[in-house]
Amino acid sequence: MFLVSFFCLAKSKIMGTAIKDIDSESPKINTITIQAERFEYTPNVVRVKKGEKVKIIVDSKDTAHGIVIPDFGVSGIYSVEFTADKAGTFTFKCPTYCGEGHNEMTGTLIVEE
Ligand SMILES: [Cu+2]
Repeated sequence: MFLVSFFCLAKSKIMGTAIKDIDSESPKINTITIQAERFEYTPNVVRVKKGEKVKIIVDSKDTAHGIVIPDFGVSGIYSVEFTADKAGTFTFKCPTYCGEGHNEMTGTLIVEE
């Protein structure tokens, strides 16, 4: 009897831990959508808080654009996901050659303390 109840207790403890782990591994994601068209982003300034998990979705209006944020090591055509683990002002740009103004197609990511 003692053994059975001990086993049940241990099992419920393990299950409790498992549920907690799933919760802590999926914090809220701050999802931001920006529009992209030759040769600008709207908005071209994105503000997030340090420590946040961020997803930036790129809604391309004319041709394929995308977003690359070298300081956070992410690049994508449709979206990027990263943790804003450092405060500061960073540049993001278009990773896909989209015409003459491609090199000027940039935006600013501000991570606030
Ligand atoms: Cu481009």
